[in-house]
Amino acid sequence: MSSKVQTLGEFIIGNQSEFAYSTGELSRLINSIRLAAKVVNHEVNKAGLVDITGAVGDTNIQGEEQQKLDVYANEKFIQTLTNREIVCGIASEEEDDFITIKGHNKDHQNKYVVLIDPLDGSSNIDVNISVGTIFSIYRRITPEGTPVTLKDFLQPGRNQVAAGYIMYGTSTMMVYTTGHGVNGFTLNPAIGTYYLSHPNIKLAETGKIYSINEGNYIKFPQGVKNYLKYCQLEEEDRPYTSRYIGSLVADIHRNMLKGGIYIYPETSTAPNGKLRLLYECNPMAMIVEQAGGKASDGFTRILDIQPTELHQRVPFFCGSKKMVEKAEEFMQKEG
Ligand code: P6P
Repeated sequence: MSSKVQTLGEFIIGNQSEFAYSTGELSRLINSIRLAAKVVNHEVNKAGLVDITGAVGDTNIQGEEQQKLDVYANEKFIQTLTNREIVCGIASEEEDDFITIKGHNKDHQNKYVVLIDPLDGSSNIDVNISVGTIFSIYRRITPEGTPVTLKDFLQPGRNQVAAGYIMYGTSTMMVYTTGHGVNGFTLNPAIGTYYLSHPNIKLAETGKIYSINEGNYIKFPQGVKNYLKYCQLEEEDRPYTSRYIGSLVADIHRNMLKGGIYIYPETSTAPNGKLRLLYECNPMAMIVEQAGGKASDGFTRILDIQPTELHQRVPFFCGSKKMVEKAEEFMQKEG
């Protein structure tokens, strides 16, 4: 990567207007996530060489078998965010409840809360498929100086001040937004520096890729079945191509760069779908909307959903605006 390309650090300094209302805390928060991601990336990249893959024998609140690397990633992000005196609370996919961070200087003075899926798609680690970290940042709504409460975490996604993901794939990329567009940074592992490789990412208004686990077809609602048949018809710009990696960050990232729609709908056995609203769908929805795309549960904009529980799930339709709107048409026709 030639030196004339901006580094993530230079980008943050050069775009302080994005963080105008913060006293440098938000940019320090983004930097601390960047640092933790480098440490996690180092372990992910050598998974298989050391005894850090495979399951730890525990299960998380989702009842999912915890992989050693996602326990490691969870610990690293929590440790980095805690030590940096920037956040007052953290919620994680790997933690049953939220974590209160008192701070060392003055009690509970920090103004941000972070919600994180430390290693999404971790079941793919052992087969060397891309995995990712997803993060969502809000300003607390309860008074500074008091302990953070569940209310600070159960904010609608439109309140996010920043959201992003790190993809540990053929290269490691950090893609994030602070509400002023979406930028992608690629890590040069040789020197541990992220470079602005994908400035101002725009999601094509339409595309030819649909991404869904068709193994669940029999359980899908009729609206989804009808939309899939629409995608497969030999008409106009169709049939579309089906691509499904089974790792949310990788599937969304591909669509961000190539256009497409990702769907994880409700099913007859999972009436709210599988993906979690607070630390998967909301951050991805902010990123996709900032890039010109759309995200809903088939009926309601994801970012307008009022959360009621930390680990609640929602059906998820996300990607190129016109493709999501067409899928919503089929969903709404079936009611
Ligand atoms: P399924 C990974 O467990 C995850 O949360 C997302 O990363 C991924 O898109 C989805 O679940 C895959 O779920 O049921 O298709 O295996």
